Amino acid sequence: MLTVHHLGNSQSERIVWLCEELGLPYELVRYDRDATGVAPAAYKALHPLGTAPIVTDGKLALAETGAIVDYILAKNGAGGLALTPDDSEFANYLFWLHYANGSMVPAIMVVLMFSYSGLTEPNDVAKSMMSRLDKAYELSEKRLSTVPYFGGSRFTMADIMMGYPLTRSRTFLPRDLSPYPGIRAFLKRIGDRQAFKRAMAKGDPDMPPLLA
Ligand SMILES: N[C@@H](CCC(=O)N[C@@H](CS)C(=O)NCC(=O)O)C(=O)O
Repeated sequence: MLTVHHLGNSQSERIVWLCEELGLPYELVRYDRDATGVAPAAYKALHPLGTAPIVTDGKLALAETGAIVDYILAKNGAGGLALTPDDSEFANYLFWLHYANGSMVPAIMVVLMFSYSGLTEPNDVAKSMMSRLDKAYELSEKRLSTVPYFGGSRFTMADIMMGYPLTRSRTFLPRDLSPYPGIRAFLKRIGDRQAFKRAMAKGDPDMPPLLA
């Protein structure tokens, strides 16, 4: 059986959410961050990469969000969460599916590191990443002001991927969502999903996701 190793308050919540959306049988093992805020030694021992998410399946230990998502969808069927090439929104679906961890989360990480650095004046790299992050919110808002989901008219894996940077990551890097009504409506939509509610309650029962 698949085991999802969830590090509290981290992007591994997406894998819990995915399993709940697909109705998969899975075991959830939860780990708290250590006193310094990173994954504890027991988590790091699971896989050479040592970052969340990690899943195990028999003798397999797999890390890296995109690989885990592809693995689960390929092994279990996508259950309607993946668009196919014949869908008019296929390219948009792929864009948002990969944009989340390809561009938005890395920009969040760099801006977060700058905020921890104690420097008051951002250097050019920090400035560039801040503007990338502004653009991520602007692009998301533009998309969600025309369609209810990142993949268009229906909920897909792209929404699970974009969910983390728009919700949980804001516990680390707060963002005022008042200029983004489309994003706020999207967060309400995903927050109403039973699978999302179950995943968040199991993954981080003491830390509800930021949906507003
Ligand atoms: N690209 C990796 C990034 C993984 C990552 O940085 N995870 C964070 C949690 S959001 C983590 O493990 N932090 C704790 C640590 O580095 O010890 C993925 O998507 O799996």
